[in-house]
Amino acid sequence: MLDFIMQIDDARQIEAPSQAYSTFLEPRLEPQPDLLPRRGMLIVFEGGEGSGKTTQLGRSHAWLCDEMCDEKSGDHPWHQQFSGQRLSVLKTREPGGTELGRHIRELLLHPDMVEPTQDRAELLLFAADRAQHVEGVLWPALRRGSLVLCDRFTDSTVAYQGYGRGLDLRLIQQLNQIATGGLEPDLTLWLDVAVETGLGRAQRRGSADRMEQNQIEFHQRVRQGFCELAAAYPQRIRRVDADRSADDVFQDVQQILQEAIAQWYSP
Ligand code: T5A
Repeated sequence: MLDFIMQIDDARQIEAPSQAYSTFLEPRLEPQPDLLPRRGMLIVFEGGEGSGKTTQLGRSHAWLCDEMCDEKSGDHPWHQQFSGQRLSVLKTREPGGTELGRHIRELLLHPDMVEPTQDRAELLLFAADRAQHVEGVLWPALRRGSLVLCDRFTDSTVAYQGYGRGLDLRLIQQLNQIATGGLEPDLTLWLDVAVETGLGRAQRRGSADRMEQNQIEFHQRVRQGFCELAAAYPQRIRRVDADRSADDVFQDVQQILQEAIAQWYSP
């Protein structure tokens, strides 16, 4: 019997991991080497409820697909830059950019249950959606050199779960790193609109989802979160005044996209 126990102990010693457990406690913050280099460009549309980002993303997608199609010719710098090669433009969103994500989106926005969703559970569901989306959709497209337009990304988690719900910002940053493996947007368009205006637009559209049903103070904190992010990352985040007609907003969006894309893909 004693021999048997000693054998088990020996086996445990042999199979023990070579690294101490404490080294696993910190999330790895560096992008994983096998995911590099990246050739495509990730452009994210962010904003509060009813800011019009989905509208602007849809218009941008249609415009870019049209501008970059093979048949186009002319004096526009893009046509010379991309002559002979078609740049693919992908439209996607969070939550819900994958099959798993569409289930998570339903759980998050239209839960069919009486039990309230706890804040940290909500945070983890958004992170699970993102991990699936990054691995399964974003990285493959970026590796192919595509231009990816994404409706919401990590800044939404900082603004909604961090500033809105009041969850720990450092925890959120670490979780975002885990979910993305270090992937960051190359450009973020923050469509900024007064909270009352945005909620009014969302209400006129139809019944409110679980996030929209939050108190107005929640949405004001969310806007403050986007404001802080824009101040912290001025190189990446471009604020667009979304308190105007969709046509006027789109003019600004086009100009920003045009400059950024030409620069990104310049030889
Ligand atoms: N969330 C998401 C988190 O809490 N954490 C996270 O990490 C992530 C990723 C997602 C929800 O999840 C939260 C944020 C959200 O609450 P969603 O449906 O993707 O849900 O997000 P919403 O912001 O709710 O997206 P919407 O599509 O509902 O709103 P948009 O995109 O801001 O606005 P849009 O374009 O759909 O327009 C809304 C209405 O306004 C009109 C449109 O026609 C439409 O009817 N409109 C305008 N009206 C007047 N002037 C303009 N300039 C207009 N632009 C659009």
